[in-house]
Amino acid sequence: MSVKTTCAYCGVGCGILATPTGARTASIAGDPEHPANAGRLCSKGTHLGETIGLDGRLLTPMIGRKQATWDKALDLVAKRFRDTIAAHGPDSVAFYVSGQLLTEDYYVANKLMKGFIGSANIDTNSRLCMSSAVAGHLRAFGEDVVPANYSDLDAADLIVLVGSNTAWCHPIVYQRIRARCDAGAKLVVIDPRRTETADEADLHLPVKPGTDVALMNGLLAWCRDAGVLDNAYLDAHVAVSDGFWDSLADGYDLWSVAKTCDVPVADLRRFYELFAANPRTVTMFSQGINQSLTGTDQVNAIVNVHLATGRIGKPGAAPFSITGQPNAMGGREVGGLANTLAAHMGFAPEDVARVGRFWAAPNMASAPGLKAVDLFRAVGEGRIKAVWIMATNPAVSMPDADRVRAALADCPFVVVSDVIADTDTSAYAHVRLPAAAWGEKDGTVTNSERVISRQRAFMALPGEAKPDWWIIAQVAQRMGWRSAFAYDRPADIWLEHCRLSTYQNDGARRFALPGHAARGNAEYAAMQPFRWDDTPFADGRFPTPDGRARMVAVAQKPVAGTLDAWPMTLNTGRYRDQWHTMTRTGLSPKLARHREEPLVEVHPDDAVRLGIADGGLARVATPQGDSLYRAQVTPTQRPGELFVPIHWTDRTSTGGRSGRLPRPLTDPVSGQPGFKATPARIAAVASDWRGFLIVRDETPRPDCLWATRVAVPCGTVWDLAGEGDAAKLDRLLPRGERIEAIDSARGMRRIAVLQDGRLAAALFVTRDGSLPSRDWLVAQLAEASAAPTLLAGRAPGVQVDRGPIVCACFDIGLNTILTTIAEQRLTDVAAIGKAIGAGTNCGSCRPALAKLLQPKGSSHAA
Ligand SMILES: Nc1nc2c(c(=O)[nH]1)N[C@H]1C(S)=C(S)[C@@H](COP(=O)(O)OP(=O)(O)OC[C@H]3O[C@@H](n4cnc5c(=O)[nH]c(N)nc54)[C@H](O)[C@@H]3O)O[C@H]1N2
Ligand SMILES: Nc1nc2c(c(=O)[nH]1)N[C@H]1C(S)=C(S)[C@@H](COP(=O)(O)OP(=O)(O)OC[C@H]3O[C@@H](n4cnc5c(=O)[nH]c(N)nc54)[C@H](O)[C@@H]3O)O[C@H]1N2
Ligand code: SF4
Ligand SMILES: [Mo]
Repeated sequence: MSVKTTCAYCGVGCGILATPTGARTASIAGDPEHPANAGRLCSKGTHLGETIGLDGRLLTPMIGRKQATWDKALDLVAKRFRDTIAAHGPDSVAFYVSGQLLTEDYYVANKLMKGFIGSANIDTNSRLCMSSAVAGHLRAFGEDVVPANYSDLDAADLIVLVGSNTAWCHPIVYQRIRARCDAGAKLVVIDPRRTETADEADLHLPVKPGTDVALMNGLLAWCRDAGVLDNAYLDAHVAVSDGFWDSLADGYDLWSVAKTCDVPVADLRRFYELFAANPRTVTMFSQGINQSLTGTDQVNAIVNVHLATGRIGKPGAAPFSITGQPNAMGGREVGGLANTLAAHMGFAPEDVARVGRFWAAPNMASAPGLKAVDLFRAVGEGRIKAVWIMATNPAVSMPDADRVRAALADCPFVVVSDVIADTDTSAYAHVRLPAAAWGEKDGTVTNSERVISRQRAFMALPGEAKPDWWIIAQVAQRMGWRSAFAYDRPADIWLEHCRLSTYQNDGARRFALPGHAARGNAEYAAMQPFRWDDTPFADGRFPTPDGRARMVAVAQKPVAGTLDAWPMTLNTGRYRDQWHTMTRTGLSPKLARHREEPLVEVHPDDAVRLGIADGGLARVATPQGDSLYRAQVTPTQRPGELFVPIHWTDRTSTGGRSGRLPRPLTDPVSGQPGFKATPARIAAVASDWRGFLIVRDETPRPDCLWATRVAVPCGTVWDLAGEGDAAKLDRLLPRGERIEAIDSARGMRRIAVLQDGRLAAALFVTRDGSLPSRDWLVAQLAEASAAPTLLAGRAPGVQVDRGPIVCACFDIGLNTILTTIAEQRLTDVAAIGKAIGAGTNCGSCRPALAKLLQPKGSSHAA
């Protein structure tokens, strides 16, 4: 029997059919009936089945390093929070939660903090993710409503992607965009990097980071001069402040903007002309816009253009903030941000009173609490003395993460609820609580287009794991609020959430779930995906006091010049097949193959100037700290700019932890950190030797200059580089029968360890020579008896190296694809699919395949 649920990962919110095939195994398929994906899944969704085992799971509550009963752990958490509040007041405690909680979990956490503890010190990792979009929506619309549906993409003639690597981060929405482009729509991508998304666009504008306000203000001025403003719409539905148009007088003509954004005038004009010519335009944006010190202004600059041209509330025309996490939107609906309350209410006195009445709350918070960066600063300064972190890994993902680590290390009481036992954050926990994971828990999520879907369990709870809502409600009860938190099941919480959404709501709040509040448990169990507010703003009325939207005057701020000590600009972001801090995608050998290591992408001119070799190691430093990467020299970067991924942690690499690099500076309106532009420098790093360690059973991370963990079938590989004598690595090898070939003079070590005649581990190190491809040795981990040629690192006879995996679904490597293209003279992606199957399942690698067909381009960026 298959169970209908939704994907654990991104905000596209794809429907999944999970069919258990054993206690901890399931086959995963796209749900053909779900409106978000109609049966399709990207590489991450497709490989969810590889991540549902119990590897690394936290299965019992832990107090310190000792197992504890739930009773003990919950009592301790309740007592420590109660005592701290009694001694230091409600603002001395905090929750830091996540867009990966389900709506029901989120609702209970928010209710406990804001209604019962009496502080608004609950913030969420969504602060790092889309709080600028929330703030921009509030300023323009009066309420945080995303005025777009995916179907708008199907109706658009022009799709503009700003600061969004959609092909990698929202692949199923991207496939929808591609389909629309195949039918004739134009695609413009605005991103400093030439991403795979940009590669396939009709026009790519590689803007200088942080200049999107100029770009959009220039567009608005161009539209005005070209006579494409919708004056009737402006007159009827938009409040334009006095002097608004004058604010565009200086610096937003075509030539000035081209200069500010550092793009060719002709390309900029082409974008503006395309925009002017196509009333059905969707402008979709994500972190390149939100994660900026001027993120809120950038959001409003985009919204302004749509309001002024009347491109909102109509099919195929919308500004579209696409969300990252699976339940980022649900978190907004329950008020998970420190500056929102619940059900799209804020801290206006009448909202506070209304929510207080509804909750029968004894201690309503009356003012916003601390936003993430300030919250951890307060922990560091000792103002917050107890913090509970749920479903997020701030020791990795916060800006200036080493400061967050120091704050947690000094904090008198840290609680972490996670599904994984050892994360970089849980290392600082006094109490660890085992949360139920995806596939084990029930609740709802809201995707980027306001579709609410059920997540459903299809596996039993392992060990002592419990759903997050239960854990929070138990603590609340033990803090003394029994009846307010006496939930038996998620359906009870859902009902309360629906009732609050319509409570004393005369239509002033667009977020309302009427008709859903009547649902009992049976209906909740059977709930079908539905959208709240199907066609936002179609009537031209906005949830502001006068019913009009606001054009907010925003000016391009000077982009800070580079400093002598930090001459480069560091950008951070995502890889196609990894999710955030890799606690789950890192378990999948297939997903590891796309990009096995944290790379720093650097332009060839900079590489030559700084002596950085493609494939060599390089250290990136910022005023906050430094981190080590493998260099990828690529013309897809702008000169002077670096890009690193956010995924690697202290568990998975000695280098490549990017969170320590960005400054803890935030947008003044939204409080969102500016993750995308940090002053930086880079230098090549030499090592004496390089090598790899292959092990069947987990080993602790090797202690050397460079050690990066890669999941492989039946074991783990550590990619290694170091200084001095490599012999010290030998102690990482397990006991067993050793065969070895060691040439100390040449610095060559090849050691294999056999247990019961099978390969258990292999360590290969070289100082100057080459290393065999690891593929064959890795495959030996699965063999019943060791091959005689282990130390050669290959089977007898000829070897074909397939190269890095491009198509994760069918395990097809770069070399195989290049050979096939050459031999069969293939010219399109479909032909590659026909010949060898690549790209025919989830489709996530299709942009990479398209790139391989191009004669130019850097093929190794696949
Ligand atoms: N594979 C994968 N998918 C994911 C995730 C994941 O971890 N892995 N995470 C999910 C989450 S939570 C989120 S928030 C989304 C994020 O999805 P995206 O926003 O698409 O991802 P990012 O890689 O963070 O950044 C997007 C792009 O912004 C560009 N950018 C940087 N500075 C600027 C600028 O000044 N102007 C402009 N116009 N662009 C700029 C970057 O070069 C980058 O290519 O992805 C979601 N989907
Ligand atoms: N430099 C830089 N930093 C960034 C970004 C960037 O672009 N650049 N992007 C930011 C953005 S947009 C985001 S969204 C954040 C993401 O950053 P994080 O939220 O820190 O990343 P995750 O790895 O998704 O952390 C989720 C944690 O919750 C656990 N978990 C999973 N499911 C459950 C569950 O059901 N219950 C509980 N209790 N735990 C669970 C996972 O094991 C994991 O430890 O990173 C931000 N940080
Ligand atoms: S696009 Fe991929 S990661 Fe996002 S929800 Fe769909 S299957 Fe999951
Ligand atoms: Mo995010």
